Amino acid sequence: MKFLSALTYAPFLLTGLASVANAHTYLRNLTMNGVKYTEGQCILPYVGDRIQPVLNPTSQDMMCRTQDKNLTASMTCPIKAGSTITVEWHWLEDFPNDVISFNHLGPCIAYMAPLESKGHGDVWFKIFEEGYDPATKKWCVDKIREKAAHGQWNITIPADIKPGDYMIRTEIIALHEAYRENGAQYYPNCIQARIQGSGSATPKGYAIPGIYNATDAGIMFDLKKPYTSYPIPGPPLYKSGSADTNQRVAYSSQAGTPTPTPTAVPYATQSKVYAATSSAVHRCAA
Ligand SMILES: [Cu+2]
Repeated sequence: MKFLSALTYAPFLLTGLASVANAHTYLRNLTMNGVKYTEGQCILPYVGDRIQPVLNPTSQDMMCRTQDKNLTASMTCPIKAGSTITVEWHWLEDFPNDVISFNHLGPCIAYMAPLESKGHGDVWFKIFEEGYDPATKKWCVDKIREKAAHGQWNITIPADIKPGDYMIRTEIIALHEAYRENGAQYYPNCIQARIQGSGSATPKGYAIPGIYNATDAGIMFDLKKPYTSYPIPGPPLYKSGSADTNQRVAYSSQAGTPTPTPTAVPYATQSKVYAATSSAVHRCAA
């Protein structure tokens, strides 16, 4: 009994420790059409120590943080264009206080690309961005760390995009070491989604890596100097209905075979403790 209760409390203890030294983060859960998904379903599988940030903006790992491996999720999850998905970030477990270290301030950003591109080429268009709000003095990361948010933020899929299979790349950038070149930490993770609808827009895309440069104003940013605004890095935000005809990607027919509607995963089966196993663990001062 004693052993069992120690196990029960272990994640809390780990949470406490990690918030001191190493509280990075990853996309842990995803809710689309009211169904909750987790790793390996519609979220691209992770390799090794899933919470480690990408530190080099020219790395292939900038795409989906899969350590350059050509991975696919086992499901492509259905969602209607114009509706909203909820992504949920944690460094370890599903607890509300277990999201990301308080000092990892920065923006939340999301991109999409046609799945058939596998993310290669000028294919990524930005669909969401939230940086720093001078009125509330809160960063996107502050908001998702709030207890009620539970690590979650919402992303609306543009209503007018052409239906088909896409990758959705969600990302948090932590700026606590970004006062120096290559100090920003990138936390991208990708989702496979089947967008349903009747739109026809094929927004202009950009290459990843390539969207950020080490010296961009929103990438090299000193949190210790006074600031009243923050320039969100990357290409312009695509808004549904904007006249963006500058298509670069060849979108072929993406009809394919429909993925069966997956069923929700019981919460209990998602409760796993992931140990940090990487030999090259990046540690952040808290
Ligand atoms: Cu970190």
